[in-house]
Amino acid sequence: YQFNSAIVREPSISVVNGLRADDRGGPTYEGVKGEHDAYVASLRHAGVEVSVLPSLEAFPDSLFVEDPALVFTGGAILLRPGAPSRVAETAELAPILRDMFDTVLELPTPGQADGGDIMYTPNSVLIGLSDRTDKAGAEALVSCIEQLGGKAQIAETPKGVLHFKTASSLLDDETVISTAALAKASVFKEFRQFIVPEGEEPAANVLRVNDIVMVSAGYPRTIEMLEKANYKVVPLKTAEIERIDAGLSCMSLRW
Ligand code: CIR
Repeated sequence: YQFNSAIVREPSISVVNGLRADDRGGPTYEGVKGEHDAYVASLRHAGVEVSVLPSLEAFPDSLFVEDPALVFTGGAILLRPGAPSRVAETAELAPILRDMFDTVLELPTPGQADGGDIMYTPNSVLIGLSDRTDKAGAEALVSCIEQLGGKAQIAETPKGVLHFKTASSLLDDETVISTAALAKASVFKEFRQFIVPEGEEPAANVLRVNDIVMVSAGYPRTIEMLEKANYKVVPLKTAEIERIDAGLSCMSLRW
């Protein structure tokens, strides 16, 4: 969670058509743009150098740069997103990552994997299986991570959430926060755990960056719990991006 650099992408006007499992009405462009701007400002405030890529009208979900690639200080991996409308986002990121990293691997076929299903922890990278990340994709990713000198483990994602990290996040080297549904996952047994209060499940997608923890502003009990545990919480509005199933981690690639 110590990061010097990040990539984000400006939201497109087409973000109003972003993918969603449940249609509660789409977000407004202005609403998403406001949340995105505040997010970028917080990353910078936390000491991260942020590269802002231009919007891509053809890809409504392309501001969620976390999904088409995975980055480490030693290299990057180009993924194959599980949603057909998002697959070509990878090709849009590839030249940028090739400029920034010496080693850029491509996820071998077959299989698919979204970055939203991948959590870095100090000892290994956790890969959650979901509707977006299948077994073949997860296994291919384990071998890519091993090629970059890392270790990875495959986990289950509870039903009803988009991604593994929709329901869990790393808070520090020893600590995770998750929904009650994911709390018993064997991959978390070595960790100190916080569980988000019932009714605040989307708050499990927090983003620890250097000394701050970005938390969705709409979940006061989660914010209070983390403040009591002495985390430096930065509440950020996410009401608009939540309309298209997104949270804080989705909007950047960090290393
Ligand atoms: C999608 O369904 O792909 C987008 N509407 C939301 C992606 C959220 N990404 C993430 O959690 N990493």
